[in-house]
Order: sequence, then C-alpha cells, then structure tokens
Amino acid sequence: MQACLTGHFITLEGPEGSGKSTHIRRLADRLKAADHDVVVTREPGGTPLGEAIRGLLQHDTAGESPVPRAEVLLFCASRAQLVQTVIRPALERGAWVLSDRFADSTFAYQGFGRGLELAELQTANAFATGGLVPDLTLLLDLDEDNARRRITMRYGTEAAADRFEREPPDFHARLREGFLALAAAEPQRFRVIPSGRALEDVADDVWQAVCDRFSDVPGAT
Ligand code: T5A
Repeated sequence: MQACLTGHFITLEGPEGSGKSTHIRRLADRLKAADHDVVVTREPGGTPLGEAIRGLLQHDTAGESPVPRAEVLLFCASRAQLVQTVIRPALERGAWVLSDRFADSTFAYQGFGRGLELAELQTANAFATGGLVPDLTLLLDLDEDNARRRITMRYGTEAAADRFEREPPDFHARLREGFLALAAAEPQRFRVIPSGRALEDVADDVWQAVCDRFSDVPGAT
C-alpha cells in the first residue's frame, strides 16, 4: 500500500524562457516566509542521476543525440528517480513540492513537438511516476518571439543555446499549442498564466492561482 501524500505538488510548465525558474524561486520564498516546508526541484535533474541525464539530453554529453524514443526513456528515467527519492518522501511528510517541469513537458515536447503518440507517452510516464499527478500545474504561456528574445539575451547568441532551444520555429510553435491543448483538456489541474507581461504581474497571478487552489496559504479564500 502506498503512503498517504499530505503535501502539495505544484508544477510549472511552459516554453523555454517563459519564467518558470524565476517564478518558482519567488513562490518558494513566499511559502517559506509563511513557515511552510518547501522543496524545489527541476526536470530533467533534481537528483545526482537526473543531473547526469540532463547533460545527456541537453548537451549530448555522450557524444551523440538520443533518438526520440531514447529521449523519452531518459526523461522518464530521470523522473522515476526524482519521484521515488525526492518528491514522494517530501509529499509524505507534508511538504510543498515545486517542480520546474514534469510530465506535461514530455507530452508537449516529445508528443506535440517530436510527434510521438501521446497514449504511449502517458503509459511510459505512468510507469515512471507510479501514477503521481500534480495537484496544480501553472502553465506560463509565452509566444515564440518573446521566448527567443529572452533566450538570446541570456546567452548573448542563439548558438550557445541547448539542443531543445535550437529546434526550429515550427517545433516551438507545436509545443506551445501542445501545452495549451493539455491545459484545455484538464482545466481543473491547470492554470494558464500569460507570461509576456511585467514580472510582478505574472508573480501576482502565480500567487493568486496557489491561493485559489489551496486553503492553507495566507491570503487563500
Ligand atoms: N524537456 C524537459 C523535454 O523535452 N521533455 C521533458 O519531459 C522535460 C522535463 C529543459 C529542456 O528539456 C526539455 C524542455 C527544455 O528544453 P530547462 O533548462 O530546464 O531545459 O528549461 P528551460 O525552459 O530552457 O529553462 P529556462 O531557464 O530557459 O526558462 P525558464 O525557467 O522558463 O525562464 P527563466 O525564469 O530562467 O527566465 C528566462 C529569462 O527571462 C527573464 C528572466 O529574468 C531570465 O533572464 N524573465 C522575464 N523578463 C521579462 N519579463 C518577464 N515577465 C520575465 N520573466 C522571466
């Protein structure tokens, strides 16, 4: 029998540069200031094994790029390790777990982006996670031009970007549409937050979404 998960599991999703890392840090700070136990993690990564897999996936550290099916299995391997060793134990002790990307990235990037079957990806993901689904998913939605501008600003040049960031515009257009389709299919779990706006406005919406979903935060209705 699986242990009872008394914590809260929030994921942030969206295209590259949409502000996930920025807003996860701010949300964590706000929850910690209210004395909550908060665990921040990311995918791929979040464990020593996951961080090694991250290098394989983003920067071809094995000396070759994974084919799409291998790519899915590497993301799932990183996720399985993260769920069992970090996320479930934290949720069991009642912590807030904030993850920068989770399964919806697989459905958007490998499903809508690479064209793999969503049903097959859902099966692989359910095996990796043991069926764990976030309580709340915040989709930071950003148009492709804005996303590209933010990435170029960060690296100085697009050439330094990782393997996913270098994908062509039609790939990025498909995955943005994919994220929006996933959100439309599960409106009770997702909250879509337009992120091409002032940082403070986006942060306010992130906090409001958390207050709307959970009753045990200051300011919740
Ligand atoms: N992937 C991942 C898959 O293909 N399948 C999967 O299953 C999973 C889990 C991971 C890559 O792997 C792929 C997707 C990804 O391509 P990553 O580095 O974790 O890569 O993810 P990225 O999205 O690339 O991370 P980024 O750091 O690029 O994007 P963030 O975290 O969304 O954005 P952030 O917060 O770093 O902000 C980017 C810049 O924009 C500024 C920030 O200051 C920063 O400089 N910014 C704003 N500027 C103006 N106005 C605002 N409102 C702003 N918000 C942020």
